[in-house]
Amino acid sequence: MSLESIYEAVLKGDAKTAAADVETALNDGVPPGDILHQACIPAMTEVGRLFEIGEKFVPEMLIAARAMQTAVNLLKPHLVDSDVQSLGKVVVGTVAGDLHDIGKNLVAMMLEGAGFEIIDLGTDVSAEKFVAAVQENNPQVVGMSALLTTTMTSISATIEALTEAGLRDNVKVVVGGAPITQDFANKVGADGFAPDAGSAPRVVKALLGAS
Ligand code: B12
Repeated sequence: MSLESIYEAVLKGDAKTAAADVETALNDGVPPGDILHQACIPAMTEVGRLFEIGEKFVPEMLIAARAMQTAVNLLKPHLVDSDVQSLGKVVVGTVAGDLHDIGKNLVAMMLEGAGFEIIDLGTDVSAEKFVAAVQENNPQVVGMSALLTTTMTSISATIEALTEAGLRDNVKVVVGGAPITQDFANKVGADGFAPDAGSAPRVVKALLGAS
């Protein structure tokens, strides 16, 4: 089974074919990381490009996202080693006003694979909910995802809320998402930024002084 056919299936939003082709590729010994990085993620990037130029619309983005999630769910057991020792807790969520969760889910998966315990708050997470989750779970790290330029401000609002609640010094804040840059992370006072799920574990470990 070729990576090309998985790419096409995710691009078209054909979850059934995507699932079947991922299964076949795994059985054929194709590395799960290759399936993710060479087929699934490029397909979503292409969906975004086609949306931008008006050749795809929201419903098509949504079905492509579902096909992507189906593929990722099949890859997850192969990418995450459940036997690793816990390096600490990370609370993750997509910020208020934002419903995009594919990138956040991938980051959570990679962190889990690296040995972190994940508390996933889902999407459209208010500043209050982040604060409550930190109070409740005492994580070492909070990871926030924003995919819209309009919801980037929710990151700064959440960081401010953590500060007001007296929790900012207890946690490291890591941010990411397509419109987020290192520059933005510095401006809003985040501790770290990672451009993709592959580099997220390294960034988080460095912040905690773990290797
Ligand atoms: C799929 C998708 C959707 C799906 C989301 C489904 C889902 N369950 O997530 C649906 C259809 C719901 C959707 C809706 C909308 N979308 Co949309 N969407 C996309 C699309 C095509 C792909 C996003 C994606 O999953 N990428 C793949 C993942 C793997 O990449 P990623 O998210 O960037 O994540 C990686 C990194 O950023 C990083 N990362 C991400 N989060 C975090 C967090 C941490 C802590 C760290 C360290 C790293 C990190 O690691 C990830 C993995 O490598 C993008 C286009 C694009 N190229 O980004 C548009 C895009 C983000 N959407 C866009 C828009 C406009 C919308 C809508 C407003 C459309 C509308 N008119 O209704 C709505 C908004 C809904 C809302 N309130 O959130 C625009 C945003 C424009 C802007 N500048 O703000 C984009 C860029 C499309 C475009 N080119 O115009 N969308």
